Amino acid sequence: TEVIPHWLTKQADLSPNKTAIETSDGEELTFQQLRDQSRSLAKKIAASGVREGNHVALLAANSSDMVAAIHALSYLGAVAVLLNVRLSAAELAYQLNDAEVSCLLYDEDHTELALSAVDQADCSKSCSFQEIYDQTETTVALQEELVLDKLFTIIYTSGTTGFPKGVEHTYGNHWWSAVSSALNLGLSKNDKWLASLPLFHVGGLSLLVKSVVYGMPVHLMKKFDIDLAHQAIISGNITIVSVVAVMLERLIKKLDGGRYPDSFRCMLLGGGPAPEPLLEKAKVHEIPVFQTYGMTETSSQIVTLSPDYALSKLGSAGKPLVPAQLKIMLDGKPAPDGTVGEIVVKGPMVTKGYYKNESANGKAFHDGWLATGDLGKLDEDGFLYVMDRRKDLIISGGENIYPAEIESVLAGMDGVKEAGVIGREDDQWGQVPVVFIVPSHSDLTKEQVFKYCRERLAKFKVPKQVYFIAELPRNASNKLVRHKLVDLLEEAGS
Ligand code: S0N
Ligand code: AMP
Ligand code: MG
Ligand code: MG
Ligand code: MG
Repeated sequence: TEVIPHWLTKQADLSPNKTAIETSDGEELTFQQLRDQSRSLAKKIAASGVREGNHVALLAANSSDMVAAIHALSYLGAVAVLLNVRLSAAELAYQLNDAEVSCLLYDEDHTELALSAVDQADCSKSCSFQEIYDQTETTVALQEELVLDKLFTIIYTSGTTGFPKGVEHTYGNHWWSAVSSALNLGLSKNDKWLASLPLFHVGGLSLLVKSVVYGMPVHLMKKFDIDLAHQAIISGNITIVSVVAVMLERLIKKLDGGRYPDSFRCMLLGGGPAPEPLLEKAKVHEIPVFQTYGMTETSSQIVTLSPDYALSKLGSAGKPLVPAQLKIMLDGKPAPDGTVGEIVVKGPMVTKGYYKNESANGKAFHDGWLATGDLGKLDEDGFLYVMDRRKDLIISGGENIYPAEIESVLAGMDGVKEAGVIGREDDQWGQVPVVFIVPSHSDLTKEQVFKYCRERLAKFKVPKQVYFIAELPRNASNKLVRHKLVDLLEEAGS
């Protein structure tokens, strides 16, 4: 099995005084400083009992401490389970249990959520970043090398069944992702990537790996702030930004007819559909948008439209990256060009599987190919057009929601006989969930439904509208027919 020197140790040796991380609060760390802080933190985390192979969850907003914690876990050979701070305590507890997490590390802003999640989970140990920094370094052997087929991170992704699945990423998956991206976008000595995506999703996390593999500074934002992001692109020597559609929408509004500096070379747009009107607006503002297709399972980009084709193939997600392959499958056979089928991918950045989930793995993987569930077609030149997302998946502002997650929660509510959820187009978020409910008694109010959901689900999953209905549309085999709910929604004149 292949082995490389630890990527941060290596970069600290190659470019010790180069900036690794700068934050929007004006903090700055060189590669040498980041290495030292991460190694010190590793020895302090070890003082809390964490050892090689342990699964350690992180619940934190973007910060240099979060970056150091992620690298620290790699120095310990521990697995980082990255948790979405927008989830409810119950949703987090599920992930803590499923990933067999032995210790949860959290930043001060998420203390209450972290303690509540651990309280509901089997995991009994949790430490705030401050508690870790207050520890005394313990003597422990740190990893000098990274074994490419060893597990580094687990990130959960929503599943059709309502239960999220833990996507495993090895060091090799992350390494090949970073290398493939550079082969596609190119690498320039003065590159600086703006990281305003959260680090707990793979699009954000991938920037930390790129930083240490390329020797490239990352400008890290605590969260996406439109004024700070705009300012950073206008005058912060930023050359590349990763965004989801809602972020680009806000940036263009802020740009207001203006132009970004010539040195700004790439607006990497992913995480969901890229609406044509948005791409047209970006074109008018001469923003170099690179549409990309990827997912948690592919460790970020796997198909990207190169700038040479940005205009002639507007709307396409491009071609698979150098080490990646793609086919469109229909009825078990490759579909002819122009025909819509399932997007199936293969490459060294693709996950080896979902953590301890044989049934999901059996469905998704065939002969080393990953069936994405997304629908797409190839044009005669081999460019991918993503036509529709995975079955029933709702993407709101880059966050994924499956109807079953909401339906199963509501099934437990007194007064709800059954519930059916669909996505509704939304100007701000792209899509938002709405719910049709068959009440079991006439006293049930919409406000009670909203409240019940708010207490149990991430806010972005709380349905934006509740419709009471006499019965849900079902087919002969008693399965919910979601597209009939879509028709009902149109009739309701939403
Ligand atoms: C879009 C974001 C920034 C919006 O959050 P914002 O404005 O900071 O909201 P808050 O101030 O926190 O809250 C205000 C109210 O808005 C609600 N809210 C927040 N987010 C959402 C949402 N997504 N949908 C619906 N509502 C939302 C809050 O609840 C709050 O409500 P009230 O007022 O009622 O309290 C934020 O959502 C965000 O960061 N989104 C992006 C998440 C992300 O990273 N998605 C990508 C995940 N996928 C991947 O990582 C794989 C693809 C990939 O790798 C990639 C992706 C993009 C670009 C490149 C790549 C690549 O391949 O490299
Ligand atoms: P996640 O794992 O949360 O990043 O979700 C990835 C999903 O977002 C994919 O499976 C697609 O359904 C959708 N997606 C990603 N990129 C694109 C794109 N360029 N166009 C349309 N949908 C996309
Ligand atoms: Mg517990
Ligand atoms: Mg997801
Ligand atoms: Mg998404």
